[in-house]
Amino acid sequence: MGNVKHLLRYLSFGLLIWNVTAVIEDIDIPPELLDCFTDWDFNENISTIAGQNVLHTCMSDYLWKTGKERWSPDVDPRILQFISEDVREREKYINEPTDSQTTTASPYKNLRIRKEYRTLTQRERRKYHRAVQALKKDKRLKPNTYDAIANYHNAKIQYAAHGGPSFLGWHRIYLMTYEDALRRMDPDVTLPYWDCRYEEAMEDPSKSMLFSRHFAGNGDGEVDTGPFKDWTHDAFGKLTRAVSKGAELMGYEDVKNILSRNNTSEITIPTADSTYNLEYHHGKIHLFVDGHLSDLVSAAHDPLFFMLHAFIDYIWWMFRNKQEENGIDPSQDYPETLIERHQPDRTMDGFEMYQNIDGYSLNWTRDIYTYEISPTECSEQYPSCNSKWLTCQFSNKRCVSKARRSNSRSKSERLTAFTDSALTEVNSVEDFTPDTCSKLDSTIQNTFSVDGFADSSKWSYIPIKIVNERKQFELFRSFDVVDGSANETLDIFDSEKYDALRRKEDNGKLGTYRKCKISGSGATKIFVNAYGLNYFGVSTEYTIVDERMALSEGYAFVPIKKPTEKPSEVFFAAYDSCGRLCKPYCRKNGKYQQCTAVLRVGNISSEQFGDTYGDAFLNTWDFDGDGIPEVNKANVYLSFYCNRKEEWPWQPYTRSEC
Ligand SMILES: [Cu+2]
Repeated sequence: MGNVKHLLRYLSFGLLIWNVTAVIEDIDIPPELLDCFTDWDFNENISTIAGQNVLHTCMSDYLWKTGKERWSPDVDPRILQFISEDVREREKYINEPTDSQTTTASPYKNLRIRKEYRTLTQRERRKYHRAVQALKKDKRLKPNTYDAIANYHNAKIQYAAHGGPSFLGWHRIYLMTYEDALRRMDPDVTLPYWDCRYEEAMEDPSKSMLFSRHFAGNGDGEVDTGPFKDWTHDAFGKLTRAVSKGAELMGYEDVKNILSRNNTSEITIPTADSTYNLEYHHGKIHLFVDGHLSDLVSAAHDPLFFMLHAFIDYIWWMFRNKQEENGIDPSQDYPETLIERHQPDRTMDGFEMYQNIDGYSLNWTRDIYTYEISPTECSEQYPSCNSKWLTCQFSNKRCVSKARRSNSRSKSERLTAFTDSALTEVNSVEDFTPDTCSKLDSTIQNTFSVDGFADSSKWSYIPIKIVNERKQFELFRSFDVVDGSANETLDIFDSEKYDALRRKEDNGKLGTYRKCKISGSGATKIFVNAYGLNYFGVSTEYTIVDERMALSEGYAFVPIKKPTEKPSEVFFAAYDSCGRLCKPYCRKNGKYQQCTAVLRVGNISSEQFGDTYGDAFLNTWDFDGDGIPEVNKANVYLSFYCNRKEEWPWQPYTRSEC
C-alpha cells in the first residue's frame, strides 16, 4: 500500500514537471491596485511608515471598488422600506423650526447623546447590549434585522462608501440607520462610540478590558464571551477576531493631528497626507481587531464595527465644531475631487433620497444626535477619568483603559470565574498586570469564509518560505566576554561585528508601528496574508523565525480557495510583527526571482499546494529514505525576503510618474 502511494507521488511529480508553469504562475498586479501602491510610493517614505498600514489601506480600497466581481452577502430588499420609514421619521425632527444657532432652542433637549462605551452606566451598557442582541433576534428583516443592516455594508451596492470624501457622510447616514434600528428595540438606547485612544495608550492594547465579557467579548479567535458570544452569520460563520497580531491603533497623537487641520480636504482621501487622513487611520482600527472586522465586506458582522465608526464620526464632529468656530461652514466644505463616485451631487449609494453632500448636512448633529466628550485628561488630583474601567496614566496625564485581570490567554481567563459581583474589584491597583508583549502566546483562527460559506474543506494550502534578515541595532543580550566580563556593546549574533557578513546585508531601515518591540528571546512572527482576487476570502498564517540571527528561515502554509472549477487568483503579502513588509520571490527555472506575489493557482493536481494542511506539508517536506526529512524546494513556489532594503515590495512594478 505504502509503495503504491509512493508510486503515485512520483507519477504526479512527473506530471508536475510536465506542466510546471501551468499550475502556479505569477500574474500582473491589478492596475487599480498598483495605482494605489504607486500613489503611496510617491507620497510616503518607506523608512518612516509601517508598510502593513499602507498595504491594508490599498487592499481594502481595491477589494471594495472591485467588490462587484466577487461574492457578497444577499441583502433583504425590504431594507429599502425600512430605511425610507426611518428617513421619514427623522425628517419630522429636522423640519421642526429651530432657533438656528442658539443652544437654548427646544429641539436640543431631544437630541440623542452618544457616549463613550466605557462611560455608560452599568444600566445603560446593559440596555445597549440587550438592544443589540434583540436586533440579532428580530425577524422583521431577513435573516434578522442586525444581519440585514450589516449586509447592507456591501461592496456591490455601496460603491462610494469608501476611498474618498463621501466616506464620512455615507457612514454618518449608515450609523443613524443602525441607531434607529436599535431604538426600535429600546427607545432609550443610543449608539456608544469606542474611543480606541484608551487602548492605544496601553502597553499592550490587546489586554484591554474592552475585550472582556463586560464589553465586546474576547478578541482572540471565535468570540465566546460577552454580549455577542456565539454570534453567527449564514455566510461568515462564527464571529471571529485576532487582536494579538500587534497592529497599531489610532492614538492621542493621531486625533490631535487630525484636529489641527482646517479643511475637510486635508483629512480625506485622496488629498490628505497620511498623518491627517481619517479614513487611513480608521483602517488601522479595522486591522487591529482583525478577523471579520479586517475585511470591509464582513466587517459590520462584528458590532464593534458600529462603535468604531461612531468614534470616527465623533472625531469628524469635533473637527466640524472647530471649523464652525473658525468661520467655516462644514456643510459646504465638501472637498473637490476627481473621483467620480465621490462627487458631491451624486446620489448616495443605498440611500437614494440623499446626495453624497447631504452626509455633510448640519442637520444630523444639530437635530438628531450629538456626542458627549470622552474623558481624556487626568492628573493626580483628578485621576478618575469618569469611569471605573479607565485609569490615569500619570506619566502622560492621559486616560487609558484598564487591563483585564488575567495575563494569560483570555481562553483560560474565560474558564476562571469573573462574575458581575466581582465588578467592584477591578477598581484596585492589583488589576493591572505587567504586559509581556511578546505576542507569541496566541495563534490565529482563520474564518475560512469563502464565497458565502465558512468551511475549511473549500480551502487548499500553499507552502511559503520566509527568509528573515536581522534588523540593525537590536540587542539580545548575549555578549562576547573580554577579560572576564561581558562586552555589552554588540551581541555575538550582530552582523556588525563581522565585516564579511555585514557587507551581505541591506543597509536600510523600514518604518514600523509606533510601538514596535522585540521579544528578547529572538523568536518573532512573520505573517502572510492571502487576499482572494477572484473569490471572496482572506486568510492569514505566520511562521516563527529567529530574529537574533543574520538570517533565519521558516515556512508557512497559507489557506487559499481550493481551485476546483477555476484557478484561484490570490495576492500574497508578508510582514513582520512591527508592520514591515517583506519582498516576494517566485521560483522559476530553479531559482527565486522577484515577482508580484499575485499568483494564479491552477485547478490541476500539483505538489506545489495541498488539498489540506497535511497534504501541503507532505509535499513540502521529503520523507523519502532513512535520512532526515528535507524541504523539497521545487514545491515551494513563493518565498518572501524580509530584509532591510528600503524598497516597497511592489516597487519593481510601479510605473514611473511622468
Ligand atoms: Cu465602511
